[in-house]
Amino acid sequence: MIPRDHPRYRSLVTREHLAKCAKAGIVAWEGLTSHGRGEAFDYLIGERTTPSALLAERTAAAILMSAGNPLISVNGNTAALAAEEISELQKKCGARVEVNLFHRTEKRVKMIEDLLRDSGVEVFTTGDAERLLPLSHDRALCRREGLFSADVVLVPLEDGDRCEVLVSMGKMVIAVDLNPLSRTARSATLTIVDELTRAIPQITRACGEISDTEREQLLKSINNYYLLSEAIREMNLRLAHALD
Ligand code: PTJ
Repeated sequence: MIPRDHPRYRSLVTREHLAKCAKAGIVAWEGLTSHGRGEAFDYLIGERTTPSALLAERTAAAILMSAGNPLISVNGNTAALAAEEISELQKKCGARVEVNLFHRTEKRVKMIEDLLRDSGVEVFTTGDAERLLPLSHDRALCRREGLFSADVVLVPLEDGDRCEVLVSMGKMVIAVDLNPLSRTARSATLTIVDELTRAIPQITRACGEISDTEREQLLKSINNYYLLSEAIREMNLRLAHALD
């Protein structure tokens, strides 16, 4: 039982939830260590949406709203942390949602799809998952009319090489990753250095807010190097004053 007045209440409740989801098989055991790494970087940005993250979130909204065939790729951690937030974003931007797992079993895929549906997500399951991406692990498995043919892909909590492959296939890839140094963060078209449950609602909000003029401006000025440099600068600034 976590006391409500614990100073780290929200963080502890989230950990407890993820541990339950890991026991149930939704989150991979390895996903718990990914979450821990994310938490460490979240400390460095002050557990809040920084100005550069907000700019990235508005740019992500602009990209999604201009896409012909956008898709949100969901893994175990994402489903456990943000199924309802994904549902709200899907309603706003019309993206398909497909489950794509690194630690893939058909049982896990089904459990995650069910969890998403229970949270209001329309899950894309047309056709069989085929080995369509040039990867030697099971993230290669995706649907021809889904991830394979999407022009824009939102990849929360990615694990690296798939991001590079998706970019090399000519897709615009939007990553959500608290670690600005990761391979994913550096190879994506646009990286949002923010915690997933803050990032997704900000993108959804921006989808409903941005005008055509702002959308054009945001699309013209996409600069992942700048966004990552700003995220690192914000972390440095915080570290410099950590004990003040
Ligand atoms: O469900 P599966 O089988 O597809 O497996 C999913 C995991 C997460 C295990 C897999 O994708 C993986 O191993 O990911 P990595 O390589 O650990 O990368 C996850 C990245 O997400 C790390 O750089 C973390 O800093 C970051 N991260 C973790 N939690 C959050 C996060 N970023 C934003 N919000 C979070 N809540």
